[in-house]
Amino acid sequence: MLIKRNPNGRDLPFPSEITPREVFESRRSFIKQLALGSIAGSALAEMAMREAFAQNAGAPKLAAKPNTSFVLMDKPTAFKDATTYNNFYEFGTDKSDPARHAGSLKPRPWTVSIEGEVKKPLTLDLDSLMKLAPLEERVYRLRCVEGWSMVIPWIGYSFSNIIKAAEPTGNAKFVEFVTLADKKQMPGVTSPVLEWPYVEGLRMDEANHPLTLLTLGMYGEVLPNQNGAPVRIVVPWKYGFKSAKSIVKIRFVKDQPQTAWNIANPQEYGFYSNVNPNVDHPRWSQATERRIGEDSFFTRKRKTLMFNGYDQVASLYTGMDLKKFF
Ligand SMILES: Nc1nc2c(c(=O)[nH]1)N[C@H]1C(S)=C(S)[C@@H](COP(=O)(O)O)O[C@H]1N2
Ligand SMILES: [Mo]
Repeated sequence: MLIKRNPNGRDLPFPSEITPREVFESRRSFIKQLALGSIAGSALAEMAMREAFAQNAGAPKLAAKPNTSFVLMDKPTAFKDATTYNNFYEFGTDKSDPARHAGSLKPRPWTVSIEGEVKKPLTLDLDSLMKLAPLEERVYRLRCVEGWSMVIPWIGYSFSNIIKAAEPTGNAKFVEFVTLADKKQMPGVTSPVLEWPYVEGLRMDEANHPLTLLTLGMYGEVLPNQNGAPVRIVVPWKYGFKSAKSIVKIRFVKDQPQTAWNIANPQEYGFYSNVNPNVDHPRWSQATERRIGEDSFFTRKRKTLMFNGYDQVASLYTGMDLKKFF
């Protein structure tokens, strides 16, 4: 990936906002209490949630029940940081470009077509997507291949619900995610940094894993444009680039998809791209990471965890050489 450096030599002095963090800290202790059973009743839960989210005014709210099986002990990244430090090359390659330029994306009306090796091809508009399964809030760590990570309260449901609805045939071995590439809405698509549209893919069992999240919102709101509105995928045990934004097509296919980053540089970006501290990127180590919002000059980097800490996916790869299938 293109890593740009500031003239001062560090690739990012990062101002973090205090308020959203305080909000999320109070909310987190609330979730913990909820998990411990010391808060009962969904009306109360609803009220506390509203209170916690009142700070992020602006975008339409999206209600979702926290799924307490997916709560991390890590402090969530400030909303401000998660929405101003982004990779979304359709809007430019600087981290600040998506926040500055994604206003031209029109996330509504939107349809996603589900096609290929399926018994039930579907074209779903946003309302149908929102209603396909109950929305859950899940706090996931997302680690970019560039060596930074964030902790984000996403809203969505397991992608396995889409698989169930589409009824793939026995020929379906992989899922391909095709994202919007519209020059009128996306100024970066005129630049040849990647082949457009941005395509990503998963093996069928990866796509079916409960962790794989069809994502429609974050921080209690619909997805901001720069984070992949109106619908993206989030695959938390893989490097961030597998989590394709602004998806328009989901194809069930026989063969391993040709993905944007793999086409751009197959030596550096493999199809699997599982977070793996033991397999370095050809140009840098993957052993540690910088948590966005923690980067003062004196902050120690964090150790990167195998599968980004999501050990429950390890069984998907038994017998595979993860140095070869990077
Ligand atoms: N369509 C599209 N999806 C994309 C990208 C992109 O450039 N285009 N960048 C990826 C990369 S490299 C990362 S790290 C994540 C960043 O997601 P975030 O900005 O919501 O944190 O989005 C991924 N999804
Ligand atoms: Mo990334």
